[in-house]
Amino acid sequence: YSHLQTKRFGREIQYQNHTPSTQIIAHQWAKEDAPEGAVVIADEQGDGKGRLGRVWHSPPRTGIWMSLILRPPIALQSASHLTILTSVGIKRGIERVTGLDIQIKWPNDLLIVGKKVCGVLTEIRGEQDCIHYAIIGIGMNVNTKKQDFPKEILDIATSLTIELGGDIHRATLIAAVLEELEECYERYLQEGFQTIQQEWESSAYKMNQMITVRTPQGNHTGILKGLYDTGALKLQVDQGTIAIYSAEIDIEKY
Ligand code: BT5
Repeated sequence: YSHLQTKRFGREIQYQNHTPSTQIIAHQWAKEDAPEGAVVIADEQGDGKGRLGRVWHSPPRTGIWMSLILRPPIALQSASHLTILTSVGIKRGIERVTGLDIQIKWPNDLLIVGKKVCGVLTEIRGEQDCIHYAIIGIGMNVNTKKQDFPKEILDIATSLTIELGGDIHRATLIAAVLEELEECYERYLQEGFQTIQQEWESSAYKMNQMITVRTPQGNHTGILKGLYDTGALKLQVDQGTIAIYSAEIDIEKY
């Protein structure tokens, strides 16, 4: 990573050939002395984690399975900003390296023509109103071939190589993503959420279209209008606009 142009992100890297989950390693490291920006990367995960106990399939050496440690000086209730700025940074990194067009699907998916190429898992540890640390898990299908995906996700998943027809140098992509993430993170801390929010909205999947979001409280159907400044999703329904928070969301296709 000698060409990495960051100040802190990825300056310390723990690399694993095989691990159950980079999230677990990152949590341990964050509890010890990991500096902000430290990254855990694995070639293979035996027990990759999605949200709400779901599985993240991580076939060996085909993707970027990494966890970034942050120590953001923000309130706990702003934690969803982290997922949003991460999505924007990843989108920029992928687009810079590949030229592909990426859409962002709330709360944590990056899509290429409607199929998931990357998922983000934000895990926070904090108390009272302050965040001790955040682990940002990033799972990106890079050189994954169709036959590497398990049957049940074939219709919903894609990879950069499937879309481009050629393999991609993963270290180059990791460097680009870390650079863009650092830029988004610093801009957010210095200037607030607004420009991140605008960038997110200009790439949102199904912006200004009718969507259905499933939550444990029931389904909400409405027109996707973007984000509130809390990071909640803004849906236009008959009564006006409503806010939907990712903590209560059980994402399904929309
Ligand atoms: C996510 O969860 O999308 C978060 C994924 C985060 C993975 C990274 S890899 C590095 C770090 N270490 C970990 O252990 N995890 C993080 P969620 O929104 O819950 O989506 C999970 C769903 O996506 C599954 O139920 C499948 O339907 C689908 N899925 C699983 N593996 C996939 C893959 N490789 N590509 C596309 N879709 C997948």
